[in-house]
Amino acid sequence: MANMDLLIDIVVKGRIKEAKGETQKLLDAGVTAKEIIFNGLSKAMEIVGEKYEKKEYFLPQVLLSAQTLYQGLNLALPKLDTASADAAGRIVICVVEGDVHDIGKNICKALLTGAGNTMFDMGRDVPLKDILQKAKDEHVQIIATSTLMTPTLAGMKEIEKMLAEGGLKGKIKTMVGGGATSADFAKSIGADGWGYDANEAVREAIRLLKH
Ligand code: B12
Repeated sequence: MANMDLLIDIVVKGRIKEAKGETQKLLDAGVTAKEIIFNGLSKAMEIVGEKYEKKEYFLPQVLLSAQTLYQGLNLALPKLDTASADAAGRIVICVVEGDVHDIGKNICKALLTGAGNTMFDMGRDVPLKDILQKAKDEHVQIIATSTLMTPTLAGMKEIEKMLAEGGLKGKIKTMVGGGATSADFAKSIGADGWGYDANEAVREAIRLLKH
């Protein structure tokens, strides 16, 4: 029997060898990739985050859980329903310089791809000037950046400044997201969009591409 709670438990406990098999069982049982990603894998990471905050878990356990999550995520991401093609933008996406947390960025990328966008994924810990260069080279409409850490929020502000200095503000739109960000923060730095989760990333991309 396929069981979402079991998958959550596997990720939380870092039982890495079991993650692929249980994800496959869920997919075989007809559970959608989206449900697995949002109700299973992401939920497990929330629990891991809580345990880390309570000092029940330390970095090695968090890392093991993240690696376990990726076993399932890599199986589920290609199976996301890509039927809808509401947007047809060109988007650079990455995690800003100084931050290596890339799980959320990868989920956003998959959903944005599914929505019909051409994505240029620069990975994590990406130097800010490289982000701008790529955006120019690929003639993108949107730069989407992610960060989960407070110190690296400054990089997002810097990107807005660099765009303004290059006369590109408003021409290339920006959207920001990740645990350290908020709608207020996005507004305060002059970003064009913000999203709480990957579904909202798609909503924001569609909105920004219309304007
Ligand atoms: C997993 C994890 C790790 C893993 C990361 C593995 C990986 N490949 O990503 C490892 C073990 C490597 C790690 C390392 C560290 N971590 Co850590 N980590 C976490 C943890 C537990 C979960 C993060 C996660 O993956 N969540 C699940 C995903 C699905 O959620 P998400 O990323 O938020 O993404 C969703 C949304 O935010 C949104 N979204 C994301 N990006 C974008 C972009 C756009 C444009 C939009 C619209 C939306 C959007 O959509 C996503 C999907 O719906 C968090 C705890 C937490 N509460 O977040 C700490 C946490 C982020 N880590 C933290 C810290 C401090 C660190 C370290 C500095 C620890 C250390 N002392 O070394 C290092 C970082 C080193 C570095 N320079 O980056 C802190 C950050 C605190 C802060 N505010 O600055 C947190 C909050 C833990 C804590 N409570 O202290 N970590």
